[in-house]
Amino acid sequence: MTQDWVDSPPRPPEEGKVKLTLVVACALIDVDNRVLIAQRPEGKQLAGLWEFPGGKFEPGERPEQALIRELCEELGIVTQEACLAPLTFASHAYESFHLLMPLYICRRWQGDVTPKEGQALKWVRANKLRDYPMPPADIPLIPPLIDLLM
Ligand code: 9L3
Ligand code: MG
Repeated sequence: MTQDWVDSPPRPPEEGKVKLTLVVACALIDVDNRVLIAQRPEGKQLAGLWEFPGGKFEPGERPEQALIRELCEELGIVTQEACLAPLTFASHAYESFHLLMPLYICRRWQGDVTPKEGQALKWVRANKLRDYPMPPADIPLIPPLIDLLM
């Protein structure tokens, strides 16, 4: 058996250097089965793209805790773990980091959805989500939402 790599065995290109970013996102669903998307504000990474609301985990948080906090900070709503159901998962390699992002669905919350960070918000039918430019990590989340809601 030939082993021409014996002096430099193959290994993943960025071994030990890939930054993993953990983010959690939510498809809020209203009584008409529409989904909420938010436009990332100017000055943020990926500004102008439409996303499922959410954000990064803080140390020690479980996904549901991180999501409840993010929904309160970004949209001024209060929800509970019992109202959050995991739907699917995004995994996307950006240039400088690898994003892992579970997507939850939520149909019940308290308070009015309010753009707390100046972001534009839209309620959209699942089969129209592709009309809005989204971060690459969010695009593969659309088909499971269409399957669920259409
Ligand atoms: N991100 C992508 N899609 C999403 C969310 C909530 C976040 N639906 C990406 C954008 C940023 C990173 O995750 O690169 C962290 O998000 P944030 O903390 O800036 O909202
Ligand atoms: Mg966010």
